Amino acid sequence: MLNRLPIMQIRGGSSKGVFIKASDLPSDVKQRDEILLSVMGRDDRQIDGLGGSHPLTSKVAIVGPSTKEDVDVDYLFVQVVVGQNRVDSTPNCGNILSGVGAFAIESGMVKIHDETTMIRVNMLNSDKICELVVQTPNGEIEYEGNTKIDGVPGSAAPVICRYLDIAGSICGSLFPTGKYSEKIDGVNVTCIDNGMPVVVIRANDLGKNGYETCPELSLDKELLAKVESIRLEAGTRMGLGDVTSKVIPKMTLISEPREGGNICTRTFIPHTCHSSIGVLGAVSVATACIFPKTVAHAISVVPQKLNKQMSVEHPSGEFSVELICDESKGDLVIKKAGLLRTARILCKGEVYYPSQNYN
Ligand code: NQM
Repeated sequence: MLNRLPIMQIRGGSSKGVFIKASDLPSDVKQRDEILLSVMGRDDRQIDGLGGSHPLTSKVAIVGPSTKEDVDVDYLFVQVVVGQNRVDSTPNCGNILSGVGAFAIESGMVKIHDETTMIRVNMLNSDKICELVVQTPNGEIEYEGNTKIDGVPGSAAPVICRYLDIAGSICGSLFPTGKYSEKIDGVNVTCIDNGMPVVVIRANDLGKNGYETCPELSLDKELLAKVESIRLEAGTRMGLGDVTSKVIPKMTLISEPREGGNICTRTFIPHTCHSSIGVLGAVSVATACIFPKTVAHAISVVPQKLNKQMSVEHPSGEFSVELICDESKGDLVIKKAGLLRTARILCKGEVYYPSQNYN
């Protein structure tokens, strides 16, 4: 007999995931992860599951009422690592997060308030808060609208995302190695975590111009090997331990902006080139630009004002993020990161999965 599990599939930003209520899964983490692998698919094609054979479509959100005061829901992000029959719940995902408001409302966890509904989400992966503002006119969630985000065709209703105090979310501090820049494997890098651990490298320092297409970069075996060797050492220096089987830190090659933005990027997540850039990845890279001693500062365009509108160029367009900063003892402190995403519910129903693969 196959088992059944209620799910929704939702596109959140430029990713797509399966959303599940926390109360519908076992609390035992091993059992839970085995179920997620059966649901999403274990092989590289995910032929026997709902995953889409790509890191951006092999994602799960587990959502439940929050145990924290003044917070509506808890959200745990789980990356089902394509082709490796394992999951990684160390990173966070800001794209899937933008679908959490829709899931919370659709599943009755959160009531609609007004024309818009604000949902405070506790991101369990990083124990940080994000405020989501979802469009809810006429007592219903509105998915359609005019907001366009690069990496997604067409337009949809906006979801406003405001991340609060996310510096050092995963590694404990904004510059986890204690340095703005350092040499790894003979290459200057900046290791940063403003919501997502990222290693920022000038593309030129790796013999690239930084404007290559994703397939060009993903097929460059020599580049991939160099990037991975830097990543493994950076992971240790950033306090993440042995990151061989982790999907963090992400690796971002940067170059001067050429489409009117503030910086140009090509990101590996961590072994496949991202067709755009992750939400928190973009926040971390934008943050690297505004600090004078990083490898990003000199080649980026940095606004003077304390509230900095940053446009991060990527292979399929750009990603806008507003960094709300303050100054403390001459140093910049980032209080909030604000950005726009869209989300669409794709289906509601039950997924069937076999029990033989877990016990
Ligand atoms: O950085 C891709 C994505 C992501 C993660 C990745 C994300 C984020 O585009 O917050 O959204 O870095 O694997 O969904």
